[in-house]
Amino acid sequence: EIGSTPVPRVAVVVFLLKGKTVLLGRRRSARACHATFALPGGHLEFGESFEECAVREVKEETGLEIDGTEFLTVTNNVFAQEPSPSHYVTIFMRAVLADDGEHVPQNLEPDKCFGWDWYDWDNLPSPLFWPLEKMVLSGFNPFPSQR
Ligand code: 8DG
Ligand code: MG
Ligand code: MG
Repeated sequence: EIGSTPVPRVAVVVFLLKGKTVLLGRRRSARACHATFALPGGHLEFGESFEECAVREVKEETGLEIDGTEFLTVTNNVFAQEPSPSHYVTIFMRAVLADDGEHVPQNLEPDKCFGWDWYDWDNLPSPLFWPLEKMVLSGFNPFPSQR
């Protein structure tokens, strides 16, 4: 913010899993992340649990109802680029679609996203938003282990 010292913020983002696919949206932004593919998610609001934030953001951005929301991991992401630097502690959750709900994502924030779609985990689109890219390159897998 103008005239104030920047602080780290908390973001909650969601690996919404359907079969072997994950929901990604192509970001619309004035920043370097423009046109990269990212998970649904946003800022943790005061008083919210990670699960509540995940449910709310997915609903706001895609209209989808989710179930089985659980914590996966957290990463520290410093964005140095223009127009201003930002710093996010990003909480990664996973979830599945609610049984009784809609299964087709809607682009409810067209000013922030070109659209949502399901992408095969073994054939992800490019370019990925760099915090996500970093995780994929490290070998991270959001799917429950099959045993
Ligand atoms: P809000 O007003 O709805 O709370 O915020 P938003 O407009 O939905 O925020 P966002 O940019 O979608 O998410 C907040 C930050 O989370 C983003 O600027 C950087 C961080 N972030 C990651 N990885 C990902 C990701 O894969 N998807 C999204 N959406 N955000 C991510 O570090
Ligand atoms: Mg949002
Ligand atoms: Mg968002």
